[in-house]
Amino acid sequence: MPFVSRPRRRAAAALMGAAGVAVALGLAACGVGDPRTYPNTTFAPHTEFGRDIDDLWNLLLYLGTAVFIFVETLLVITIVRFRHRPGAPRPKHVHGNTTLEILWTVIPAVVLTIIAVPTVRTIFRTQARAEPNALQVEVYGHQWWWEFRYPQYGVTTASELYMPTGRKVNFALRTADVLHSFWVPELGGKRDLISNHVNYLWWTPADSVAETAWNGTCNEYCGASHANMRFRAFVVSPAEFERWARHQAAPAFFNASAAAAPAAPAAPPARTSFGPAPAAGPALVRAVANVRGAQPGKGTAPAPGESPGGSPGGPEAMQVAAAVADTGAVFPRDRLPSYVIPAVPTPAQLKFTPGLVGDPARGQKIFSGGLCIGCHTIKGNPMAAGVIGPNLTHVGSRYTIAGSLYKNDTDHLRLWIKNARLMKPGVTMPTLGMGQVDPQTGATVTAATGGLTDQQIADIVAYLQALK
Ligand code: HEC
Ligand SMILES: [Cu+2]
Repeated sequence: MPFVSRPRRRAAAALMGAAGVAVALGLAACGVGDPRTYPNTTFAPHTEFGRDIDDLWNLLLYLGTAVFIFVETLLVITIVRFRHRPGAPRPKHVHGNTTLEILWTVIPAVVLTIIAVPTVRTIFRTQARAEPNALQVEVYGHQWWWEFRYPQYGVTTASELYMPTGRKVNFALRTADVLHSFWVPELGGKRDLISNHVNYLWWTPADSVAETAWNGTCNEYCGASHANMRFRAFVVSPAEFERWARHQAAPAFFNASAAAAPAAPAAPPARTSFGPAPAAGPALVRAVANVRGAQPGKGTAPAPGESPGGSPGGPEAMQVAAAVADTGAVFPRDRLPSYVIPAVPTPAQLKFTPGLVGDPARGQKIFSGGLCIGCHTIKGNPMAAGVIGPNLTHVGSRYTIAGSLYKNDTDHLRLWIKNARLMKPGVTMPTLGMGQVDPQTGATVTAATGGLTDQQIADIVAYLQALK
């Protein structure tokens, strides 16, 4: 029978096939270092933290491959040599083989030691707290956005993390609500944000990655918009970082003359300790009262010549930050890799009146007398000191909003304020557009609940965009 007469050749063919697949996989994996092809890979680490883990992974991979080949070869040989043949006698029973038993105890013990020693060393090294002179970044996870504070610089920002090359960054990870997990695949992580507990994580962006941006994500399921809880990590030169931090620490105003105020680093924010976010209730009641008392500029036509930032948003990426990008205070716009530019479509049913031009002065009044200040802080606007939502001080200098889910441009800002809950399921920010249905409550927004007309929203957006 040809089947039994050629087992060796068949076994050899099977082995060759397996080897071929392994080589193909290996070759396919060669592209992992190219961020354009695999921007979220963990196999091209750019920090010592990432490299430590990568080295460990490689060691395990090589050892595992050697063990696999050894074991599988023995297995195949055994199957072929000792297979059942017609008329063959029963195999004889064997009991005990001291040499073999010692061997198969000692070899795994040696292999496990080779794995354990560097593993434990890496765990201790990467768990240790960074030295105090490292750049300190306090990371707060919120459902569903990231807050970053730089206590040494007095900066509080959201969704966009800036780091200088060559300086160790020490992250203190906390959560405002449920568990989250902090991860920038190209740099390091993941480490969990745990309630009532501070976790630490540090890394040093390598000099070779100057002026690069990466994607960051939440990796611990945290509710409805977990998948929409993203951020951007910008690595810049130390000089650029200092410029960015000085700029972010300064208060922001909407008009050019006021914006000439000193740009020196301001004192650290008053709220240095972080408690649970205050309940939305009382702040909102107060804000609603304010909005009733002072609802200015309803739908009035824009004053001539006043349209900063209020032009309809074009399709180009990240237009909002153009002005500030040109000052060198944020990551250069033309160097943004395409993979950090959000491409999430907006809900089809959410529309905005075309052709409206926003007035930032009017927008500031509406913002300062409306619900917004119950949840948002703007350093430079004493009315706005809420801490439930992202700090909007320099929102005009950010490339993305809403946990980096959307581009920060006129269109997206307008739709966001009109119906944030339709733009991103589950968010705390209420649906605010007049006549809009709040997808969480099913209620229709009216003037009595602080509803905003499209013109008012356009005004607010013009104001926010002026906050570079
Ligand atoms: C009940 C609290 C609350 C109120 C009131 C509120 N917001 Fe928000 N806002 C939030 C939260 C929370 C987020 C973040 C949501 C997310 O991304 O998951 C947010 C996000 C935003 C963002 C995106 C900022 C960024 O960097 O991601 C803007 C802009 C914004 N709000 C503007 C406004 C304006 C304007 C008003 C008033 C008309 C307002 N908000 C009222 C809670 C609130
Ligand atoms: Cu999360």
